[in-house]
Amino acid sequence: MIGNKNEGLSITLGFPDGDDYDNKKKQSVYRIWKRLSSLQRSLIFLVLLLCGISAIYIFPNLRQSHTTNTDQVDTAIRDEKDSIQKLVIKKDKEKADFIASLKRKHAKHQIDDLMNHPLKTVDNDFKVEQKENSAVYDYFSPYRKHSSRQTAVIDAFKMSWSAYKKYAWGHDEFHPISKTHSEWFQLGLTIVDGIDTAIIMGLKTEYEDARTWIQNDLVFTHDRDVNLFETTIRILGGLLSAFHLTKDNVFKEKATDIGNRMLPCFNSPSKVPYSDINLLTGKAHAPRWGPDSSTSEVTTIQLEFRDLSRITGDKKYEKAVDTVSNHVHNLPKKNGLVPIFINANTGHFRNSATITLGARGDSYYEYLLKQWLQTGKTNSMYKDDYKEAVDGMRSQLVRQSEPNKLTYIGELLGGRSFSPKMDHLVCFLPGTLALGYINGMPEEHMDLAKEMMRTCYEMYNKMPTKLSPEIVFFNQAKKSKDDLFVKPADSHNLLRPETVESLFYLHRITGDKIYQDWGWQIFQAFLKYTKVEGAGFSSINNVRSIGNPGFRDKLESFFLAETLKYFYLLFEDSIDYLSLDKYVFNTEGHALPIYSQ
Ligand code: DMJ
Repeated sequence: MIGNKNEGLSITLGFPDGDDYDNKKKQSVYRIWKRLSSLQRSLIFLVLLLCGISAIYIFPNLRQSHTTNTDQVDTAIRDEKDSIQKLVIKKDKEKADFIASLKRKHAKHQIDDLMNHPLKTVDNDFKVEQKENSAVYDYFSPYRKHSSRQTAVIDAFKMSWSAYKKYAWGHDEFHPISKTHSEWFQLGLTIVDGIDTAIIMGLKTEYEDARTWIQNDLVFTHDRDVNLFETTIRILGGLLSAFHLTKDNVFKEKATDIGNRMLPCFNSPSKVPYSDINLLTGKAHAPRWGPDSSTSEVTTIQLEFRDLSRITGDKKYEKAVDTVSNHVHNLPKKNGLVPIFINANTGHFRNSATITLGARGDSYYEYLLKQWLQTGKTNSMYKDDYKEAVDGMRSQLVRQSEPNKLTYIGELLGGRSFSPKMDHLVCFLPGTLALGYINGMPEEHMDLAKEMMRTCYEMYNKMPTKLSPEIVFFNQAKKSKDDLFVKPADSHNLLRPETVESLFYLHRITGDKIYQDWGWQIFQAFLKYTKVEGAGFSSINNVRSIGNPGFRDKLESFFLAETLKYFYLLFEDSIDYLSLDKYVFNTEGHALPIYSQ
C-alpha cells in the first residue's frame, strides 16, 4: 500500500484504515477517487508519471519503440509502419521488393532507422540472408532471366566481342572498319577490361575464352612502357573484379604479378607516383610530353592497390597508395578543388593548372567518395575532403545555361578564370553524387545529381544523332537560342560510358524509370550510328551529322568494360544484383568489394 502512515510519511494519502477499509472495500475505485483532495490526486498523478518515465528507461525495448515511433523516425518512415507489419506474413520475394522500394525512396540513414525498428525483425533476417547468398553467386546459371532491353545489350556485347575475337584476339584494341588491331600496352586490354562484363551478363563461352587467354597468354614481360593509371584501372581492376566474382585464383595471381611490377612507380622523391613504367625493366618516369603527372591519375589507383593488399594479405600495395592520398590531402587546395597537374619529384601541384571535373581532374573526386565507402566509412579524411570538394564545385563551378537553365559544371582556366566548357567525362558526377547521397551526404548533393543528370541527357538529346559530343560549351547570354554549342573539333563520340553510368546510379537509387527510358534512347542511337556491319561498334567523328557521322575505326576497351555493362545494369530492376551496399565500382566499371574498414 502506498503512503501507509505507519511508514512515517508526514502526508497521508487518506486511504481508509482497518475496519473502515473492510466496510468500504466494495466501494468502486471511482468513489474512492472522488473522496480524495486535489493535492492527493495531484500527488498520485505525479507518482504515476514518474513510474512511467522510469519504466521507459529501465526497459530498453520499450524505450526504443517509444523513440522510434515518435521522435527519431521521420514522417516518411512512419508512413511505412503498417506495411512493415504486413511484411511478417509476406513471402521473401515480396519482402525483398518492399525493401528495394524503401531503399529507393529513402536515404541510407533513414533505412537504418527503419531496419532498427522493433517490428523489422523479419527484414533483419533478410539482410543476413543477402549476405550469405552473396558469398557465391552463380552468374552463369541457366535460370537467370534478362529483360528484353538487357537482351538487346547482351547482343551488342556479343557482336563486339565476336568481331574482336575474329580479327584482333589477344591484342589491345580493335579497329572495326579496317578489321585490324593495335597495341597500347600489349596486355590484351580488350579481353581483360571486358571479362567481368561477360561474367555479369552471364556469358559463359565468352568468359571461358577470356579466362583461358588470361591464364595462358597474359604476360607482363614485354619491354614496353605502360601508363600506371590506365593499367591499374583497366588491367588490375579487371583482374580483381574477375577474381571477386568467380573466386578463381588465376586472376589473383595475375593481379599480384602486375601489382608488383607497377610498384617502382612510387619510388619518387615525394612518393607521388611517376606516370609511366616499363613492366620488364621496372624503370619508372614522368610522361614523355611533360614534367608532371595528372592529378586524377595519381589519385585513381587507390581502390585497386588497396584491394590487392586485402586479397593477398600483403600491406605494401595499400601502404604505397595511402601515402599518396595522405600527401594530396595535405596539399593546399581551392575550396577543396585541385589543379590537374602534380609533380612527382616535388610533390606539389602546378598552381597555374586548370581546375576541372573533366579530363585529368575527374576521378580524383570520384575516388574520395569511393575510398571512404570501400573502407567501410571508417576514414573520415576521404569523406571530409569529398564534402569540401562538392561544396567547392557548388560555389566555384556550377552555373546554369540560357535559355533553359541547364545546370552544368564549368572549368577554372589557370585555376582562376571561369570557362563554360564541360567534357562528357564530367557526366560521371551525377552518379557519384547520388551514391554519396544514399550514404549520408546532404540532400543538396542529390538535387545537384538530378539536375546534372538532365543536362548530361540533353547533351545527347539535343544532337541530331542523339549522341553526345566529347565536349560542349554552354551559353550564358540571356538571348541565346540554345543552351549549348559544339565546336567542330569536339564533335566526336568515343562510345564513352559516363552518362550511362550515372543513369544506372540514378535509376538504382531513385527507382525512377525515366532514367531507363533516357538510357534506352541513347542505346538506340548507339545502335543506329556506331554499329558496324559484322564488326561490332566504332567511335564516330561527328554527332551533329546524321548523314555522315563518319567512323573513326576504333573500339575503345571501355565500351565493353563500362558502357555496355552500365547499360545492362541500368536495365536491371533488382537493386540486389551487385548491390551498392556490397560493391564499389572502380572508375573503369570493375566491381570491388566493400570492406568493413
Ligand atoms: C575510362 O577509362 C574511365 O572511365 C576513366 O575514368 C575515364 N575515361 C574512360 C572512359 O571515358
